[in-house]
Amino acid sequence: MPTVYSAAIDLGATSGRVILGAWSKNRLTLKEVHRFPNTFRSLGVHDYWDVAGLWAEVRTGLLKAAATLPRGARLASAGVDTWGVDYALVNDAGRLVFPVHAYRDARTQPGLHRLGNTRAALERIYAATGIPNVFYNTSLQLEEVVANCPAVADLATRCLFLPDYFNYLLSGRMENELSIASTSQLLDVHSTDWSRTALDHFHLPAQWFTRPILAGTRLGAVRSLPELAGAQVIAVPGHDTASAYDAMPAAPDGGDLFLSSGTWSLVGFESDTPLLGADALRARIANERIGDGRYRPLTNIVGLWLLEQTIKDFTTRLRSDRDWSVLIAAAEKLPAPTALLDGADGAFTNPPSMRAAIDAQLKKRPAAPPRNLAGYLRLICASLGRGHAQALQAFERMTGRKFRRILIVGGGSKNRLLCQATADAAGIPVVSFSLEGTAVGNLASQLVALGAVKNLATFRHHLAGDLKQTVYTPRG
Ligand code: LFR
Repeated sequence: MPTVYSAAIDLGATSGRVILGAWSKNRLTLKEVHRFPNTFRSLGVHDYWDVAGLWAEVRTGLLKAAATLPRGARLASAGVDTWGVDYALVNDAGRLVFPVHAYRDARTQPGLHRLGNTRAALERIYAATGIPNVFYNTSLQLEEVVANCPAVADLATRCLFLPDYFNYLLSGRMENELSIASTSQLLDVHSTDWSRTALDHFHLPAQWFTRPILAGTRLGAVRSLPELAGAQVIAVPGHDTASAYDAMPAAPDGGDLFLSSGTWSLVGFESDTPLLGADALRARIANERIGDGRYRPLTNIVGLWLLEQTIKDFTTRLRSDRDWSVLIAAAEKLPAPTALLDGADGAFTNPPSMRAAIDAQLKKRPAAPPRNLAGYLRLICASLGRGHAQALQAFERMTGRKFRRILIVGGGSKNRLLCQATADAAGIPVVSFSLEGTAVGNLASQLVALGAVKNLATFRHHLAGDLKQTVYTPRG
C-alpha cells in the first residue's frame, strides 16, 4: 500500500498546530508543519476567541502541509480537533450570528451558582447527562446567551461546536460530532442523542442541534482550498481530549489510567458504561464520550494553566527545551513544598495575576510563597501530582478497579518533575510518551476512516511497538 498522507488540525486554548502524518508499513511519522499561539481577548467585560484568526492559521497550516508533500503525492484527508465546550451560533447560510465567547468568560458564574445551589436540579441534570456542574459548560454558556440576548433564538438556526464549525468551513457540511457534543452537558448520557431534560432545563432551542455523528464520518471534499483538491474532510473525535485518549498505547486489559496533561489535567479511563450516582457527582466525574460512542469517565483538574499563567508574572522567557531543562533542574534542587495548592479554587480560573492568586491561597494556610519561578514550578508540579493521585484513588474506590500504571501524554509528559511527582503521590509507575497525543489520535481516526488501518486497537498495537517511553517509578 502506498504512503497515506493526512493532516491533523489541533487547536488548543493556548496554541494550535497542523501536523502532517504519513502512514506507511504500519508506522506513523509526524511532521509539525505549522504552530501558532492562541489566546482569547477581552472586549469590555467579556472574553472572545479570534475565530477568523484561527481559520487563517488553519488555512496556512494546510497549505504548508500540501507544500511539504513529496512530488506526486497528495493529501488524502484532514481532521480538526479543538478544546471542549465552545461553540459558534450560525444561521442556515453558515453566517456567524453571535460572537464566539471563550469559556473562561465570567458570564456563567450566576448560572453556575444557581445550579450548584439547587440540589434536585443538579442531580437531575447529572443523571441525564453524566456531566457535573462546571463553569465552562456549554449548557451554562448558552443559558446565559438565550436569557440575556433573547433575539439570538431568532437569528441562529444551528449551534456548531468549534470542531464542527471548522469542519463546516472546510467541507460545507454542518454536523455535530459526538465526542465534542458530549462536553456540553446537553447530551443524553444513555444514548447518542441530545437530552430533552437538559435542553428544557437551560431553555435552549432543540432545533439548534442535530443528532451527533460518530467520529470517522466522511464529510466530503475540502472545498475551500483548491491546493488540497481531492482531500476528504473527516470528522475525527472533535474534542482534543477524546483524540488524545485514542492515542494512548494502553494495555488491552484496562489496567491503565490515562492522563492527558496540558492546560488541564484530564485523568480518566475508557469504559463501556458511564459512572453515575452520588459519589460520581461529588467527585465531579465527567462521562465524556469516545468517538465511537463509548465512555471516558474523567476528572478535569486544573493543569499547567497554573504554570503557563505564573510565567507571565516573571521576566524569564522559556523558549527552548534547554531553557525548560535548566528551570526544572533548579526546581528539583529545592526542598519539597510544605503546603500544596488546592487546584479547585475558583480564584485560579482567570485571575489578572496567577502569582498573586497562588500567594493569596498560600497566605490563608498560612504558608510562605515561593521566592522564584523555580519555586512556583516545584509547588505547581507537586500540587498537580497530588491532584492526579487523588483522582486515581477516587476512581479505584468507585469502580473497584485497580490501576497498575498511569499513562501520560501531552505537554506535561515532557516535564520530569511533574511525572515524578505524580508517580510519588500515586504510588504506581507513570509511563510517559514523547507523543503529540492529540494529533496522533486525530490522525488515527482519519486512517481508520480511510481504510488504511483496520481499527483503533490495531493502530494502538502498531503505535505501542514504536514509541519511546520513560518510566517514572514511585519513590518512598
Ligand atoms: C482540554 C479541554 C478539556 C476541557 C477543557 C475546556 O484542552 O478540552 O478536556 O474540559 O479543555 O474545554
